[in-house]
Formats: sequence, structure tokens, C-alpha cells
Amino acid sequence: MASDTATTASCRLTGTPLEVVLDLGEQPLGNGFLSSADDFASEYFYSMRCGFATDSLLFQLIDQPDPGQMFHSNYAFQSSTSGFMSAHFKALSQTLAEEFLAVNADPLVVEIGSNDGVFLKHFASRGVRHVGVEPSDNVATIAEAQGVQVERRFFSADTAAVIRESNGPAHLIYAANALCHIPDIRGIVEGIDLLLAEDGVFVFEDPYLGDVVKLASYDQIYDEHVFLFSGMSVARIFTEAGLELIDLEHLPTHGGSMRYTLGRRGVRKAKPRVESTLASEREQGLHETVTFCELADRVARSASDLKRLLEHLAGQGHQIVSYGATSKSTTVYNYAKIGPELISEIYDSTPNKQGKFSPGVHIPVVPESDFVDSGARFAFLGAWNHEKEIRMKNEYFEARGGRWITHVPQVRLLGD
Ligand code: DWN
Ligand code: SAH
Repeated sequence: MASDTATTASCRLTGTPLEVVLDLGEQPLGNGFLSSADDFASEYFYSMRCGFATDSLLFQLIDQPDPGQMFHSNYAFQSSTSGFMSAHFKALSQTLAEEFLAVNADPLVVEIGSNDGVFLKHFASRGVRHVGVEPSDNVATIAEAQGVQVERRFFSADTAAVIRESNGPAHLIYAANALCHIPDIRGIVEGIDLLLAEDGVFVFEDPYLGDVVKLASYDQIYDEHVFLFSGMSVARIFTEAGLELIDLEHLPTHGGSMRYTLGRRGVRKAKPRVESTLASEREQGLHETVTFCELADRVARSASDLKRLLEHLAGQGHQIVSYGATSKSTTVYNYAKIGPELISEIYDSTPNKQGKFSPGVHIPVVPESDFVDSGARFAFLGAWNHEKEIRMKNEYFEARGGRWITHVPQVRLLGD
């Protein structure tokens, strides 16, 4: 069922309408797993089109479903499902504490999108004052069970004011894979400005536009990801609030991310790699609409190559399964029109996804632990961003002749 969507007027810095540069078709919610076949007929779909804002340099969805429809009491994604990501957040909590909090006797750490507490639990266990902002109740409950303090609400300027009122200013505001989910870009900027201490830092990491362009990893685009940031767009967005980039660090996580560190103008010295990263973004054309028109051609090719490979393997009588019921793969399956006739099931470790059907194309999701008994010779890496972790824990699959399929940076069988 196609439905009306919330418009994204609030996610523009100015009111200029956006031209469509990439059209990924009718899409369901990336994490909208369905419990029963009875729910198929009433499934929500929206038109997933992307535009490029030449003023803010933001690459973004033109229409996004209402946030309350995506983040609620039964949100499917749990951060701690990846051991690698859990280790990443643990190490980062230590680094940030040493670099930015050591000088303060009683610092306050605020995290936007704290999910199941994967990052903040390391501050909670050390007795550091902290607040997690998390609108999805089920994951907030898991965080609280580990001693994490959670404000169960959407981050906004109002939320920032409430936190500041009861806790004072924040010395570190952190967000991982969360800022790109918040459509009200002005509200974010205002909220950070309200809450950040004079010498505080705002650190956030999100999938990086430069990697999406380089790798044609179009599955980083789905309902929840309203923005794909670059250093150039972040610098522009925060400049009005007197915040400037003091560091840019490229990360391998989630298939290519960027960590942005901002402070109040003039308080901290920017690292030299800020300038060099911004210069390479210009070389890559991340400020030009034409870059995204070219991307659209590569995306169309990627989707048809993948479908052709799967059809070829299925035509030879092979069973193909998938590993990782990701939001990303929702985009791939629905755009490329790949359903249970090509991928018989998806293996995933998240209890909340198992026994359900994938959004839009309705491939059954089964427990990851059953993968060992799968007779399938081919497995598509729905969670290609976790390739290393998944291949390491399933070495037996390749040892018995199994082949992984990926579509990033191009469609291929791994090992070829
Ligand atoms: O931004 C977001 C990121 C952080 O997480 C959210 N909007 C939603 C979600 O996106 P995703 O679903 O594309 O994320 P992942 O981390 O690629 O999802 C991996 C999936 O694969 C999870 O459902 C867990 C599963 N998994 C597994 O079954 N075995 C993951 C690993 C590493 C494994 O070994
Ligand atoms: N930080 C975690 C979770 C990322 S998933 C990680 O990197 O693994 C995105 C999270 O952001 C979800 O838990 C979702 O509920 C939350 N979220 C979505 N909109 C939000 C908002 N406006 N304010 C705070 N959190 C939000």
C-alpha cells in the first residue's frame, strides 16, 4: 500500500525545492520486518528519491516517513549484535575520555541515539555523568538494564534544553549513526549549540557520502538515513552556530564512515587533516550535482548486475541465501526486485527479526545459528559492512565450498 509521507520541509536549510538526482523507487521501511503474511497487503511504502542541496551541500532524501513510524517500542536494530562494533565503541569511549574529559573533574557526556547502551555503558561503569537520548523504548530498556541513564525522546532543541536544565552543559556530545537519522537539521544545530559547554566537543560519525560515491554503496540510503554527510556539508551546517570542524577522521566502520569533531570557534585548533580532507572532497566533486547524476547510472548498473548473477546461479539449480537482515539490504532487494524466488532465506542474529519476513519482498528471516546447517552453496552478504566478522565466524562455509556474494564496490563472488 503506497502511503502519504511526511514532507521534509524541516530538513532544508532554505526553502528551495530539490531536484531528484537518484530514484530508488517504491520502498518499505528499512527495518519494517513483518510478523505475518496477513500484514503484507497493508505494508507501508513510500517513494525513495534523493536530492542534492546546492546550498548546504547535503545529499538527502526528498521525502522521509514520519520518525515515529520508524523509531518506536519495537525498533529492530540492536547495536550490540556486532562484536566488532561493540569493541569499536569500547575503544572510542576510552580515547574520547582521555582526549576531552580528563581536564574536567565532573564532566557530562550526552549521546544522541544511544540504542542498547553499547557506548554509554562504558561511562556508566566508570561513574561518569551521562545521558543517552533514545526514542526507541525497547532498546532504551536494554541500555537501562546496564546502568545507562536514558531520556526516552527524540533529540531536538527542546530535548537539549531539558537536559541542560537538569544536568548543566555537556562536555562531550556524541552520536554514532544517529545524526543522519534526524530530519530537523536546524533543530540539531540549535540543540547542540544550547547544550554544549564553552570548551566542549561535539563528535559524531555517520556513513560517509564520499564512500557512497566511490563504492556506489546505494544501500546506505533508506528511510532512516535522511542525510549522507560530507566534511563540506557539516562545516556549512554548523557555521551559523559558531561551531567549526576541528577534526575529520575516516573510518572503516559500516562500510565507510566519517567521524566529525566540532568545537566552538577559536577554542581548539583544527587538525591539518581537516583541510586536506575538504580538499579531496572537492576533487571528488562532492559539491556538484553532476557527481550524483553519475552515481545514479552506476547504481542502476549495480542492481541489474546483482540480479543477473543471482538469476544465473538460480538457473543452474543453486540455492542462494543471505546473511544479515540489514536495513541496507531492504533497499537492494526492493530496488533490484529480488525476492524469495532468488534468495530463499536470510540468516540473522537479532531475536526481534527472526521468524519474520523482510520488508517489501518478504524473504523469511531465520536464526543465524541455523546457517551451519544450510545446504546453500551461495550466500549474499546483506551485511557486507561486517564482511570480516561474518567470514571469520563462518570459516567452515568457505571451507566446504560455499561462496559469498557481494555487490560493493561491484557485484562479485568473494575470492575470485
Ligand atoms: O544506522 C543504522 C545502523 C547503525 O544500523 C540504523 N539505521 C540501522 C542499522 O542498519 P543496518 O541494519 O544496515 O545495520 P548493520 O549493522 O549492517 O546490521 C547487521 C545485521 O546483521 C543485524 O541485523 C545483525 C546481523 N548480524 C548477524 O546476524 N551476524 C551481524 C553480524 C556482525 C553477525 O555476525
Ligand atoms: N548509535 C547506535 C545506534 C544507531 S541506530 C550505533 O551506532 O549502533 C540509530 C538510533 O538512533 C536508533 O536507536 C534510533 O532509535 C535513534 N534515533 C532516531 N532518531 C533519533 C532522534 N531524533 N534522537 C535520538 N535518537 C534517535
